Amino acid sequence: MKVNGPSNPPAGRRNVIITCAVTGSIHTPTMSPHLPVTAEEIAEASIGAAEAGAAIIHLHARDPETGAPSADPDHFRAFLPAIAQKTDAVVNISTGGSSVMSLETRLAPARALKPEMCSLNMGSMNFGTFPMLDKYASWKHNWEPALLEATRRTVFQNTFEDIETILEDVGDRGGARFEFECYDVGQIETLGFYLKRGLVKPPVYVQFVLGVLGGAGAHPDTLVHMKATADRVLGDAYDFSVLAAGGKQISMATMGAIMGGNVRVGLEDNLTIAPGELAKSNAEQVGKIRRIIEELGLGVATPAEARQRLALKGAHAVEF
Ligand code: KMH
Ligand code: ZN
Repeated sequence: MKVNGPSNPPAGRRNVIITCAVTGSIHTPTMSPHLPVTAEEIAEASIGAAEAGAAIIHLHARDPETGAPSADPDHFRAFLPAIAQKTDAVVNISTGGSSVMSLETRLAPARALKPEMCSLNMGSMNFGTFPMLDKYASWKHNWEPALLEATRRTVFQNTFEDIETILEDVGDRGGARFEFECYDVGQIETLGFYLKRGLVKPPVYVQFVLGVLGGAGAHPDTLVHMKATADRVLGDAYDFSVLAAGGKQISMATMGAIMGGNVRVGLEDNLTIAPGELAKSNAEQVGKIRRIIEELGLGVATPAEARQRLALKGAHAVEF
């Protein structure tokens, strides 16, 4: 299936990088039968998302038996080779894991597998998914309500020391470049601090994360403010993407594309394709945002273009 549009794009057309986060650690199996859990399901979802136009696949892992979030490198090894064989998409491994995991646990897959890209969360924060408890009367697994309830009392820890550890260990030594997750303007200031100190190196890829309970809300004025902050703090050293959790995912991503940015979709952050309608696949969300991007007269970036723009080390340099 042709992924990247016409072979002779109009001169000067900007291409948008689409990232797809296929499973994450926020949603649980009870919430959607389409949430990838097993290695086969995660691989299939990733390949489908790449075929639909995603240049970057953001990956968490799950225990294949229970669907519980896992940062066990072997759970990643169970699906990464199939993704690498079937697509040239950039693999972006989470260092956030689940907000209730220790940093050491969270960093294990990135340290073992040395991907081209990793997420890096730019500050400690509350990361509340407990409100979803009210939406389900029963659960497939006992761990599901327990995990959601745990977010009421757990700080998602990303201290300055944690951030420096990830920059030096996963970045400088492991060769990964980062999707810097900024959930509010203060975290953009932190990013600017490390850019000035030389620990963060351009091109800086900033993910404006909206709609997480504990972070900035998914509102146009908030996005405009975050962009203005990034312009002031990061100057021309950055490119940005927009990720809105929940039902505003597509509309805020669309605004991000209009503002000159890139987009992130995926069942990690939103289970629906329209209000009240579960997405049947990650590819369905990628297809929707891609159609919007193309209707706007924009193009869709290939993995090769993403690698060039983000100065990535290449798929040959990973350890999976
Ligand atoms: N789920 C997103 C809001 C990470 O994995 O390190 C943020 C995220 C963080 O994807
Ligand atoms: Zn993630």
